[in-house]
Order: sequence, then structure tokens, then C-alpha cells
Amino acid sequence: MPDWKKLIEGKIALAKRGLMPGKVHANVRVPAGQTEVKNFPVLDMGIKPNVAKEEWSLRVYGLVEHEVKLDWATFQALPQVTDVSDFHCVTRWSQLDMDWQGVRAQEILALAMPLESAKFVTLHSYDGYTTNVPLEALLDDDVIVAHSVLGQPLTREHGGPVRMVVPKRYAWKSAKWLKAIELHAEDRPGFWEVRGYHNDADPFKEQRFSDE
Ligand SMILES: Nc1nc2c(c(=O)[nH]1)N[C@H]1C(S)=C(S)[C@@H](COP(=O)(O)O)O[C@H]1N2
Ligand SMILES: [Mo]
Repeated sequence: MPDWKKLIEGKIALAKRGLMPGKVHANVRVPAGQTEVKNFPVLDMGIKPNVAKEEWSLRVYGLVEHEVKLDWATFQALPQVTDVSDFHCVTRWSQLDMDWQGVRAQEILALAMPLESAKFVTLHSYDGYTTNVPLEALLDDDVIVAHSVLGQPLTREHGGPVRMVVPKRYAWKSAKWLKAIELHAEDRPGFWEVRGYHNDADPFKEQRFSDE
């Protein structure tokens, strides 16, 4: 005789887990509709700006108490971390265990002291690309302003010298060749978001296009 009580309790526990946001895919590394790759493909609009470390700077402006402009040396002097996360591109590839190295976005935002009214962010890149995220999303521990990955400085094609990495969103939110972080009160859709990509871009909800 099976232990019915235990079986039923187990089923209920499983069903309930499915109702808890964020827990549904807790043991699934590769989201639905994605294929795991290991060759770190390159994806962008084809313009790959050549930004030397000496010429690079990162500006934080908009609804902040202190506008910040970091040059390479100042950026390197900030607390450095390595965060391992998975990278999901809307074109259906995922690369797991990416060991992004750099400074937590929360660290850089703290220097600028966002105003109470700041709720949304536009990431600006040297190729003219933009993408939008809620300010809160950038405060997660796994969001890195990265200069290295896979044990090497970021190559130009992957957004070097510095890119943003927002692991909980599809990779188009991870702006390469990062130039500025602009804070505002209202949400401003970026390059892909005005072209039909989903505003929120959660890979585990398959938020690929806004009309799906
Ligand atoms: N500045 C900039 N950042 C960008 C893009 C871009 O065209 N320009 N493309 C985005 C897209 S669509 C993806 S999938 C990822 C790809 O990053 P990778 O080329 O390092 O794999 O970068 C994102 N960041
Ligand atoms: Mo992409």
C-alpha cells in the first residue's frame, strides 16, 4: 500500500510551489525555448565602437543627488566582485555560469544617490544603443558593471571595456559599451523596446515580444 497521505501532501506541495512566483523554475537553469551554448555568441546592431580604456567614462545623471562621472582608474578603485550568472539571449541561446567581474551596479548608483522620484533607468551605450530597466532591477546583487568575463577582459565585440549585465532579463537589457546610466521618474522604452521587444524581458516568463 502506498503511503497516500505522504503522496497527497507531496503533490500539494509541488502544486503550491508552482504558484509561487520565482520558484517555478527554481531547479531549471535553461528557460523554456532556449538552447544551451558554450561559445558565447556575439549579438548587436553591427556597430562595434572602439573605446579605449583611457577614453572610456561612465556618467550617472538625471534624477540623482550627485551626478557621477567615473573614469577607468576610479572605476577600478571601486570594490570589485565576481558574480556567476546565466545569460539568456532572446534569439534562443543561453550560456550558463558566466563569471562576470566588475563593480555592482548598486555600488555605482549609491555614489550618485538616486532621488526619491527616480524609478526608471536608461542605459546609454557608445554605439548609440539604449535599453530601459526599472531602477530596482539594477539594485539586485547579480547586476554587474562588468569589465571581464570567462577570465579575460571583455573583448570589444562583447562590449569592452565595460558593459552592464542584468542576468534576470534577456540579454538585450545588458548594454555593451556602457557610457551612461540615466535615471528618470517615468519609463522610457529603449532601442528594442520601441521595436516590439517586451518591456520586462524575463526569460523565465518568455517575455520576448510585447504582443505575445
Ligand atoms: N550597446 C549595445 N549593447 C547591446 C546590444 C547592442 O546592439 N548594442 N545588443 C544586445 C543584445 S540583443 C544581446 S543578445 C547582447 C549580446 O551580448 P554579447 O554580444 O556579448 O553576446 O548584447 C546586448 N547589448
Ligand atoms: Mo539579443
